Amino acid sequence: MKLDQATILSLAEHLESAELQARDVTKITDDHPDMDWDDAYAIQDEIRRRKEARGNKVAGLKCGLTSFAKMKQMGVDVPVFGFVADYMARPDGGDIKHSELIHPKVEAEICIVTKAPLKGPGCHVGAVMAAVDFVLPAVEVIDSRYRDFKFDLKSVIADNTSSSRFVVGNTMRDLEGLDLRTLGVVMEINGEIKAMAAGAAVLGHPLTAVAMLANHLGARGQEIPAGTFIMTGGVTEAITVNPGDHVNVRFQDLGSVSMRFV
Ligand code: OOG
Ligand code: MG
Repeated sequence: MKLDQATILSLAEHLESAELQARDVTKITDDHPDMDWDDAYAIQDEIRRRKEARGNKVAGLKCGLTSFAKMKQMGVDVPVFGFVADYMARPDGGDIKHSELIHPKVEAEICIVTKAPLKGPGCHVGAVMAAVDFVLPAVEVIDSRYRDFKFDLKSVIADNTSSSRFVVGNTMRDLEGLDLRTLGVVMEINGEIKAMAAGAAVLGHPLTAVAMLANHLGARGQEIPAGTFIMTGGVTEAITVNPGDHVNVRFQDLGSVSMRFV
């Protein structure tokens, strides 16, 4: 750790206030170029603590920057991990208020719920397969608090990996009988196809992202509990949305997820 506790607390307050007030800020590494990975996750943990102290619940864990399309779009090369909170959830087919956000983008994600704990180090895709209760689709709305969505990895980790809203689909499927690598995803905005991909876009297999998450947490003495909702990361690049836009994502075998930005 390079930052002292007071700086971690004040950066968490700074970034969380930017989220809650829908204001953009400059990336924190501009002022703290020496901060390290532990500092970045400590700031995210403090944001989580602030939300829980206010009565919000963690609704799930997320992997980010897990597809080549996303890494290329954001100019980075390693995945990041964060969380989504209960107040960020919106129903399938519902409205999302654009004015509550800074510059939202949507991305399509293959998600799971676990039925057994997962603990690294040494967690691999087979262990994850054994722990999957069911698979379901989601659309994540990311909204980096950083000006023009420009950041580096430490800044985005501290900013809870741009989490802001998410919409989970209503189709659940057993993992058995699904090939998550060839599962196709088509993203439409106002009826026009904007992006498409298959599950293998996420690290060759989306459950690899979950194994990485378990190993990441294991290195910090934590595990993924049974019953955890996990988002494996956008399969395509994220697409900017504007007020009035209708988003519909078709997932092969998993139904569609839709929302309107108002
Ligand atoms: C970081 C969050 C990335 C994903 O699925 O790749 C993410 C960002 O791109 O702002 O959630
Ligand atoms: Mg995401």
